[in-house]
Amino acid sequence: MVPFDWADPLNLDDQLTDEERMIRDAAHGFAQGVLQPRVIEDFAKEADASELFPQMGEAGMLGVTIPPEYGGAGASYVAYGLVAREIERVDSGYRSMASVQSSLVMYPIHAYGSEDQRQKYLPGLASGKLIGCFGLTEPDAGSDPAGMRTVAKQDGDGYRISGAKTWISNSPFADVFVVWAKSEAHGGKVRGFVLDKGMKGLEAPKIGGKLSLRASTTGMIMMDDVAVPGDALLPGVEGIKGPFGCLNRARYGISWGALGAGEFCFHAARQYGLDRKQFGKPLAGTQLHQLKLANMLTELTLGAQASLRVGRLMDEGRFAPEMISIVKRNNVGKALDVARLARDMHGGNGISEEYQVMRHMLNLETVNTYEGTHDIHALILGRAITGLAAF
Ligand code: TGC
Ligand code: FAD
Repeated sequence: MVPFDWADPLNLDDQLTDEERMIRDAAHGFAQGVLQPRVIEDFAKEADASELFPQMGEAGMLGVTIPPEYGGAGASYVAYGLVAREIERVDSGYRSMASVQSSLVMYPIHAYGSEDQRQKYLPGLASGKLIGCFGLTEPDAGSDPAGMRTVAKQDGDGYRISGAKTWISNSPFADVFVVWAKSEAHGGKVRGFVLDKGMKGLEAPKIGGKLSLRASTTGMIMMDDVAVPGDALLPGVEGIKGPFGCLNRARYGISWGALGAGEFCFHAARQYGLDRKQFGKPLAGTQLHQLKLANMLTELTLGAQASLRVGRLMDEGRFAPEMISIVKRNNVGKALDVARLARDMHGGNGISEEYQVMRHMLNLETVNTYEGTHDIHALILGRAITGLAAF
């Protein structure tokens, strides 16, 4: 028998490689040293935190799975998940900034791009000197991105792209725009294009007034007949499976990230219960408080084991997207439950920015919605279970 460690109940640490532990510890140091001191103000002010990108790049937080010849770390998907968990332990918005850059911009350029496109963009994105965004969602096509209206028309050797994307993380300060459009030249099939900031007809206004994920900047992408050269097309993929391939990576990272936010809330609720006395004893000495802590720990622990398993299968190339739906849906939903409970267990202090649990709770509302809503992942699983699509 070994002593029980409530901070690592099933000895996750033992199941990691030395490299994964090293990357996790570096991410923890960066997140606590650089991100934690500024997060309350960034959230309160709905700040432009774009100067964090070069700092994340220098700390090795961008493109964790991208090969070193393009500036990445060439590490495992498990390592990528551990980085997401450490960043989101501070704030889901900062994790969003990093995971869009890594999974939704660097991944498609690496997986679907030409060698010229890889050389042109990946080193700058890995260092954070370039900032990327991913335009899939449209005002009338959210859960059903195949219903997109953005269109690319052939124009000589190049294309002209028109349409609007909305709810796009990083877009107001992005240099590189990975945009998905129906291409007339390819029989109306969805194709990916890489657009550069400053192209005529390309605008990216900010969406203000968010009550969630306020430390991450979100905007639209407006494209009014934007002329792009032929080599802006991502040559390596055709059809809606292109963007879905990117979402697999981002959703997997989110499954770990949400656990980081949930773990912060669990630790905070535990400590608050030990410190706060009512009725002459610590709250942590009451049965209700302990029941809530036990439920939180159980869900967070099971979620981590599941994400570890999916990460290992991704590293071995033996995963199915439905596995990712299980961990994205479960872990985010459970982390949101944990954050709501932690908010309650802090009493009145729970609504204060100082205690941070309510910020996590608000952020996780977005995380539960983006990258496929909680219910859309249920329907993806329902289709796999029954063979019937119920979308
Ligand atoms: P469906 O008929 O299911 O499939 C069409 C083609 O795509 C392939 N496919 C996949 N390929 C790889 N990975 C996946 N996960 C895939 N899912 C489907 C499929 O095999 C087929 O290929 P082929 O070769 O036969 O053509 O497509 P559908 O249009 O019916 O899809 C339904 C559904 C619900 C699965 C899909 O629409 C969906 O996932 N909706 C949710 C949309 C979503 O998640 N949007 C996210 C936008 S990005 C974002 O939110 C960023 S937030 C910032 C951050 O990450 O931090
Ligand atoms: P809808 O699809 O309109 O869904 C509304 C509700 O209806 C949901 O509860 C949903 O579950 C439910 N619903 C939908 N269809 C069905 C059905 N068939 N059966 C039952 N219920 C259904 N997108 C990007 O492309 N890039 C980004 O970088 C990005 N960043 C984001 C950042 C933030 C802060 C937010 C909030 C969103 C971001 N998104 C991004 C968009 C996000 O992916 C979408 O919001 C999400 O996919 C849901 O789409 P929707 O908002 O249009 O909701």
